[in-house]
Amino acid sequence: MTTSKTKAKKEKPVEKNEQAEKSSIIKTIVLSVFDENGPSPHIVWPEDLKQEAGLLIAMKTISLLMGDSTYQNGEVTEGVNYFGVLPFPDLKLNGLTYFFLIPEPKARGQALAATITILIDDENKVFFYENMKYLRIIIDKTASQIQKVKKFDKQKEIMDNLREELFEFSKDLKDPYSARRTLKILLVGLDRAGKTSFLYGIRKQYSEIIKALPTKGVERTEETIFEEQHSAISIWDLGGQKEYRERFLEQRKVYLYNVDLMFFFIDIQDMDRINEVLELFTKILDSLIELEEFPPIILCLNKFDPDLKGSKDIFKSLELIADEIKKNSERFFIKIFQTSIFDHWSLISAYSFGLSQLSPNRELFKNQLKKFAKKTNSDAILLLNENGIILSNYSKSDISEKVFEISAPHFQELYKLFKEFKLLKQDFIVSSGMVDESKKVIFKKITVDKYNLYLLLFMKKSLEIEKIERNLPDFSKNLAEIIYTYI
Ligand SMILES: Nc1nc2c(ncn2[C@@H]2O[C@H](COP(=O)(O)OP(=O)(O)OP(=O)(O)O)[C@@H](O)[C@H]2O)c(=O)[nH]1
Ligand SMILES: [Mg+2]
Repeated sequence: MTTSKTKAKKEKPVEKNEQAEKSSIIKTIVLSVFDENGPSPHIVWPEDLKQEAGLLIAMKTISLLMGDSTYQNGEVTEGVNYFGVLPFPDLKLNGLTYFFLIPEPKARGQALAATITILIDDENKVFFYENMKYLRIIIDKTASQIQKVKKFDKQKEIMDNLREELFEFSKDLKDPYSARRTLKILLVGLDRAGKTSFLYGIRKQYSEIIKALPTKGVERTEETIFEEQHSAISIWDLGGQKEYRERFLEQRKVYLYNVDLMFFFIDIQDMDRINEVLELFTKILDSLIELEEFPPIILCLNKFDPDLKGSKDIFKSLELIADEIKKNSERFFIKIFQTSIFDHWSLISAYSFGLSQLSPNRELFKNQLKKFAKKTNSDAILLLNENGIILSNYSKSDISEKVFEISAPHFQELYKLFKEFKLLKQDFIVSSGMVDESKKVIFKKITVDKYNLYLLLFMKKSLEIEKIERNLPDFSKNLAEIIYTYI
């Protein structure tokens, strides 16, 4: 293991920043590399960081990356790079970690697994979420510089620059951070588009759908993904009637400020109002640009009821809307879903996808699923929470994904069944013959830390329960590392 020696200490620039260092929110910065000694803290700051602390950070971050199939196959190094927020309870710190590979012809897979981790006090972790965009850019830049140099001194210089940049950036941030991350999700669209019904559908409050009245003003509710979670997710269901829409646009600062995610609803059965709805969409985007807010947008082409699936007219409408929407929205990330309250899965897919956009660990989750799929010969995997919300999904091919989607309603049934079976303490359900005899769906309850989660595995060929059982402990352990900071 290499430890950094003190040449830099005598130089002026560092002294000048002593004050900044002391008061900075940034507590520790570590470049870890999987070298001949295993996961090692390669360059650490502060230099007097306890050795065990450095080692712990290196082990935890690198072990989540190791075993990655891309890495093992020695494919291109660009294949592996993702961010995650990891808790370090033993150190009372929270880390933003970037995983990447450093090319090294002599190493297995021609690359060394590496991570850059920035750590702050646990209670300040909201700092990461609020500044994620900026932090991602400078860490990403640092990593690509590190990838190009071999010498320790050069790498040290690059890490010193990162530190300086982080100090510079954080010194102007005065506000103390609240302990909880607060997230704001908006549901917008014309009146009768189905926003309120969508929420009832997600929550399986079916009897309420029938009774739903037009929303007056705005209705706020809280979302809980886990019984115990470290963020407050506030959902704003905005009444779509003209007067409320106008008020919303007038007071756009109140409504759109700090928005983290937006669901926009279009009633595809009401093409007479297509111009009206497109106009609303444009106005909202203009307001967002004006306020410099760029939340991901989930576009729900709603009321796409199951009996309309074959309709040519509807198909044309869908294409037309998608084209129009894409025209003026290059600056936004927009994902389109076709939804209907009569297709529970369609609601869950759209909603879960939206929520996953808020998770700093979504790439890490997907990666863990991918690894597990490989070890168990699964073609597709879903990870659900207790409410049936999809936390993460992985599928080997578009075809497996399609099969998974087609059989999704059955999974939902299985899920309900499972709730009953819970009394029987049976946590494995195997079902075959859904699509044809050779294909199997396995449903399993797993415990990850203190959370109950559900796994759905789709297997095209062989069913190897024993492989699943064997690989589960590791899988659960890795998930436990990243679930605390899922959202
Ligand atoms: N066919 C069909 N009808 C739906 C669907 N979703 C909602 N509806 C119906 O559309 C009507 C309006 O639904 P709401 O959920 O109240 O619409 P909203 O967007 O909340 O309306 P405002 O609160 O006025 O903005 C109700 O009669 C719902 O039953 C759907 O997917 N398919
Ligand atoms: Mg409503």
